[in-house]
Amino acid sequence: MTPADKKRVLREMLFARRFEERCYEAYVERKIGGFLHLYPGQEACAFGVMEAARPGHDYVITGYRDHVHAIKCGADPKAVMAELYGKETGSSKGRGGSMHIFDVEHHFMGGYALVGGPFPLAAGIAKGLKMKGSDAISICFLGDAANNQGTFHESLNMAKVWNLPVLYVCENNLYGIGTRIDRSTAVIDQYKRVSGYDIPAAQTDGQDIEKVYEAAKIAVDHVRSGKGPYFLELMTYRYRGHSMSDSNAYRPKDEERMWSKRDPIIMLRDRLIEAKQITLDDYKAMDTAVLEEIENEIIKFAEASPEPSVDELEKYVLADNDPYVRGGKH
Ligand SMILES: Cc1ncc(C[n+]2csc(CCOP(=O)(O)OP(=O)(O)O)c2C)c(N)n1
Ligand SMILES: [Mg+2]
Repeated sequence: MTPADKKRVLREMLFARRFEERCYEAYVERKIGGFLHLYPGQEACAFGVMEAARPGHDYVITGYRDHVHAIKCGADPKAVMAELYGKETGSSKGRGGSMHIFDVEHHFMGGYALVGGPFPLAAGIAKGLKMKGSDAISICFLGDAANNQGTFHESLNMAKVWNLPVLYVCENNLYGIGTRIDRSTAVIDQYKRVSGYDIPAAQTDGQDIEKVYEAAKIAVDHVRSGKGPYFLELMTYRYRGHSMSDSNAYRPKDEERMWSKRDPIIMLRDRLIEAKQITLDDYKAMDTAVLEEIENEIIKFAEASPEPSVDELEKYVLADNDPYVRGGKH
């Protein structure tokens, strides 16, 4: 990454952080309902990998902690916020909510609530890309606990058998909801688990964007050059509870403190200051501009947008066309 890239990414990560923090506030104000899973702490994972890939060209899929991945693909943050607000202008017309952001135009393929659901979908996307002869790749971001689903093993197996252009990125934040990884998972280092499928794999520090970028570059080049799947594990930490309904009482405070000292944004900021690429005042001005953009453009847009019309509430409900459901034939 060039110094200009690093400055741009610093702003993008800061924007992602402030966007998520503002979602938290809007949820507390009851402007956002339903489930809400936030990303602060993990930013270098999505940004480091996608800087090494081609956002908007490559296909990206993830779980329910999905706002930031969608935005980095090119989704309009206003449409993402409006989706969280349940508004008609949302990326899924307000019908999906936080866990179901989708943006076909920018190749962001969702946003899924089912843990492990995206593994086979990512392989399917990769199969389609291969059949079309596309040079785009499929990138699947998921958490550590998702790897205990059968879909993980089934998908890795077929991805290898079919030599698919798919990059699996494990954001290992050490927890699946309130359960620490060593209480649920026999192998702590997730990259070791894929050796059973003869897929190349690596593990790196998910808090250091430059390390993520370097590791992701190797991974992306491998996949794009037709050598088949790759698995990249990023060691990271989420700052808040699993979702808004999680009081986050189960993690040792010294563990939280330790990870907060390795904040991905602060680490990049301090490096740029040390290299005299920016000053602390530049950073503060950047932060002010980001906060203003979120408030004046994004929140304003979401608040001013209309609710979906009651007449159209069933428009995208597929069961509407099922006579057994509609006609009461059961
Ligand atoms: C099939 C399925 N089983 C269980 C759940 C409940 N659930 C939601 S999130 C979660 C933990 C996932 O943790 P991880 O994959 O590590 O992702 P993280 O939340 O840490 O990013 C579980 C068990 C679910 N949504 N789907
Ligand atoms: Mg996890």
